[in-house]
Amino acid sequence: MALNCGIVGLPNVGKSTIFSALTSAPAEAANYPFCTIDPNVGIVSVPDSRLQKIVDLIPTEKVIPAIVEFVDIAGLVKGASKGEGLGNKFLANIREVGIIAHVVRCFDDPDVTHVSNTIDPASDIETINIELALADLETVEKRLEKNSKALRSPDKDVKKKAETADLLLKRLQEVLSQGKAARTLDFGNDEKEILKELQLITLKKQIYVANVDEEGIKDGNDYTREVEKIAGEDGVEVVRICGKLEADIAALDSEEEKEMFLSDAGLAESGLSKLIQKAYDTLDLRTFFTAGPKEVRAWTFHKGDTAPKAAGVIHTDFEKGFIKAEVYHCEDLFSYGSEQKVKEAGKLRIEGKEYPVKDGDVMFFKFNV
Ligand SMILES: Nc1nc2c(ncn2[C@@H]2O[C@H](COP(=O)(O)OP(=O)(O)O)[C@@H](O)[C@H]2O)c(=O)[nH]1
Ligand SMILES: [Mg+2]
Repeated sequence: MALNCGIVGLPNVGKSTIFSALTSAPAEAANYPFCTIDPNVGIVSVPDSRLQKIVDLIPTEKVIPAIVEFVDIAGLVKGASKGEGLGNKFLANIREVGIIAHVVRCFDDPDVTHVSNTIDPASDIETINIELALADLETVEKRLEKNSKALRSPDKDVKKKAETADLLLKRLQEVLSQGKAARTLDFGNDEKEILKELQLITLKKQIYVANVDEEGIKDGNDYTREVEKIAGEDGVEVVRICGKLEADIAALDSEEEKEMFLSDAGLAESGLSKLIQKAYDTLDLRTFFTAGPKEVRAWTFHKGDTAPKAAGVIHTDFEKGFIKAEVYHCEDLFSYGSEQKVKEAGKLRIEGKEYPVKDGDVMFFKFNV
């Protein structure tokens, strides 16, 4: 399970610039056979300094970071949901992503046309969010129509399910037609089942990405402050990114060079790191490690996942045939200095099916198939 982040926004706000910058140092695709091969999809490593610290103590042939898939989703313009620009490919692309990075133009440049001729973050954000809501409204209304037949079904179970769906769909119809997101509603458990099938775009979490010039990166500007204000009201996180700076950082070879570059620019971390971090936090994603002489690797899981579920991230067989896991925490490895010493200190544990995996756990799964 890799994090998959879709980049949306109005035309000419800098989506493709940011996408190219973020994905200019792609992860080695051969390690991630499940990833999509598409020019609009880029795979990047999740920056995690613990991985190298593990490798320093457990020498290995291969180091494989966790990854994020970024998708450059084009085609969103005002009126898009009525057929302008918003093609099937757009809908298919955006339905598959786990989180939406909503790029907002926060730079002036007379040479780069803005679709509505003024730089106005509030209006841009609203335009995009309304289009997404209207796209969902169409999905909901199609479903309402289909569902009306089931409402008259002689089969009691079918009828009951249809009645639940009808209520839900009408609630959705009401908020979406006001241009509001489906995620502003609360849902019951039986409703969640129906929601899954609908694959609504406005149920997905968003992060606002304020695309700034190099001057705006450190302290922001009037535009970014406006985005931050709206984000506060919408309960959304904001990341400031300068696409050009990201490209320069990504082009550097070593971590040391990157750190030097960032500190010269007065920044603590790259926009890429910030964006990935916020996406992990927003989606409650965590990292565990597997470590051996052949491979040291970081894996992404959901907070609260039990050991078998986390094992399933590696392979479904690991989940099905799960027996137990040997576990220690990477911080214990760092303080004791070797796996042997971790064992001697009694910090290596055997955990069973109920164990909730923790961020930073180093796991060794026993399973049979
Ligand atoms: N001045 C300036 N221009 C930018 C910035 N980001 C992107 N651009 C330019 O804006 C234009 C549109 O960018 P692009 O990434 O293609 O936008 P998209 O339509 O959202 O994918 C290009 O000419 C970029 O070079 C920025 O931060 N500052
Ligand atoms: Mg583009």
